[in-house]
Amino acid sequence: MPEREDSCAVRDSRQVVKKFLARPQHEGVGAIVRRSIGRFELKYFDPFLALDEFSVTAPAGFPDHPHRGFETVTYMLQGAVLHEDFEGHKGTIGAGDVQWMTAGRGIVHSEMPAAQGTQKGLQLWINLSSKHKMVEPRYQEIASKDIAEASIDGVKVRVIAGEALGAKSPVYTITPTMYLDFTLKPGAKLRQPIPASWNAFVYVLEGEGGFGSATKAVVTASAHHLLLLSNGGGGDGLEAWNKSLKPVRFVLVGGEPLGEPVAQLGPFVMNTEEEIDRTVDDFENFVNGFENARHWRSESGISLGF
Ligand code: FJE
Ligand code: FE
Repeated sequence: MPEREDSCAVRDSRQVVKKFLARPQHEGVGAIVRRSIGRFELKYFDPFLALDEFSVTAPAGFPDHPHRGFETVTYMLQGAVLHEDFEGHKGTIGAGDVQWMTAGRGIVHSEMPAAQGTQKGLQLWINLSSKHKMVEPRYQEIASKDIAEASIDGVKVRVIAGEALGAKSPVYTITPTMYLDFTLKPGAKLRQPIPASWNAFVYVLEGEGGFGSATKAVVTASAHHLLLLSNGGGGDGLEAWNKSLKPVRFVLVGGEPLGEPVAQLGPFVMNTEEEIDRTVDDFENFVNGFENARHWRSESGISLGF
């Protein structure tokens, strides 16, 4: 039995059920990504389709390519990315900024380095339910200075989506999602609630942390490791701590599973193969949301070949 319950306490923590090291691989044109979710051993972690820790240095990048049926969340860690889309939406995503892009029925865009040196960040792909796959495309952009932050007892959080330590994000998530960037000083400990039934994972960015239940199995993880958290075992949140001598930084991401079939062809994610065939037709014929793709080219002027 828990000793006491206060509103934001975690009674029994979720366990780490799987740990992966995300190794570097080539993506886009000359870019390197460490893909954790989305690689063949972990094709889908409902509702998450992909998590890439990317690293791009000009002239490498992600030139003109389409998306349909999901959202991409780009969170910059270092440097900047120039984003241009086929409706003339254009801007720079700088260090600490978030671009929450609902591709919905269709976006064609390019994502290219916008600064000297190496640009680094995380890109998360969140699936949309069948009801929302064909919504109008939409952007939610939050500059670094506007991201809600809180610090308590050696724990700092930047709230990309959802809420933590009393700080709340303005982002509207179509698929209910939480996305928290935590930094724990040496000696700090964290208990973060996660809604029951949501799938959740941790991805470590820097340093080394302990995750799971202090009384049960403890998993230690360092940079570039993905930890899948248990779901359905009664645990109601994450317990994490830093027993090292340096800060540990990680993101905690959770989402409500959709429980729907997934049919994917690269950047197109639908429910059935028939819908994928229709999407390829729409893209090739510049219809049903891809009208502007007929004449549009980004300034980089090359295409990924979709
Ligand atoms: C894509 C190949 C790609 N991860 N991380 C195929 F490279 C891409 C793509 C990205 C991407 C872009 C950024 Cl800024 C960060 C990424 C893959 O653009 F979408 C498909 N389908
Ligand atoms: Fe893209």
